[in-house]
Amino acid sequence: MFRVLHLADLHLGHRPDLPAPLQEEVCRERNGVLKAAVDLALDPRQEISMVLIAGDLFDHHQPEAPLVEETIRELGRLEAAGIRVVTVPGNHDEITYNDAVYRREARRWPGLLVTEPMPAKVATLNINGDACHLVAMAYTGGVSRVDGPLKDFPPAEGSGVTLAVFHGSLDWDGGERSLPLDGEALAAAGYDYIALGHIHRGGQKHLGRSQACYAGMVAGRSFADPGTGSWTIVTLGDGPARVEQVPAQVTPWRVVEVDVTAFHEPEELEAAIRESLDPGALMQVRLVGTIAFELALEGLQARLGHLCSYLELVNDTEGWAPEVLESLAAEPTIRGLFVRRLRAKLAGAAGPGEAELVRRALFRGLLALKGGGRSCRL
Ligand SMILES: [Mn+2]
Repeated sequence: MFRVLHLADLHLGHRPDLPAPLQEEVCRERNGVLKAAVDLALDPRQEISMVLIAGDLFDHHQPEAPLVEETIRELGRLEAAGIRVVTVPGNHDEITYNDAVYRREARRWPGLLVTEPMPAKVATLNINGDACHLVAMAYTGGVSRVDGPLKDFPPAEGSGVTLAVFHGSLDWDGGERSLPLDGEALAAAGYDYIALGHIHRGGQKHLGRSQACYAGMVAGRSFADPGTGSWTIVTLGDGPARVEQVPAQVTPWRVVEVDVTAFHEPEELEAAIRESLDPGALMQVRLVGTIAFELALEGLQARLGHLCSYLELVNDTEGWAPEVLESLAAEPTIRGLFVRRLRAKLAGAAGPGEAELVRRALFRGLLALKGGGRSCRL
């Protein structure tokens, strides 16, 4: 029995689309994820014997020199402690280019660096007395022969444990820069565990007697690619592979939606947004629905922005800006007639109380008439 820390898609060196100095801070945290992974693997309680890196360790094939040095130093700590490291290049840190980090640093790369351009048995390692056979490939432009999903995988060995490591998309054609893998062919190969990279949200799938698993990206890159916030540890040996997720200490990227339709006052909306904020997170709050009052995002941002690590307010409401109202009023439709009448009422309102009432009636009425206006010509 032995335990493996399965990493993928760390995207070291990625700069998030955030304002300075937060960008620098989040970038530093992301680059620190490798050190955190190494510390976890070195923790004797975890009993980790091997670290698999299933592609996109770096965000770019030519990362900055200090980051490369730091990475080699960190992976070197694992090898020095007797933990085997296996690195498979991905599509962001593709080995194809002459100046690719994996070509320039191949000689001093700690552990086993996979360079075979097609699925192959790359090594048999002795892990705590067990034979561990490794099948992997490094997609290499112009050399890897990929026309449709890969089907030709070397079969698992009869004795010991066989692990496969691929950076690709299982039964899914992810476009030009993805390596498609045929699930049936992988199942037929009979591996004990298939360590995958490329799908950042992670996930597991049984393929015959094999367990296939995307480790996912631990620390997120953006609100659209928020990361898993967890490590993937696999126990191999007797019986099927057992996959475990262990929480990681990373700043979460969180998206919440606030429906503004039910609110009558700006203060109610502000309280709802306040309620939704997670102090430790990078947050995007998307406002949806129909708004019955003027939305002052700058003020909300100024009053609420300090309540979490970062706040991005996105206005996806279907409100009505003055120029939109102007064009609606010109329509030869019931909706146009409605807008003209309510605007006349608004102009003749006796005091701010009545004006507010008419304005709300205008917005609510427009919501009720939405979509039907243009077909009701008068
Ligand atoms: Mn990736």
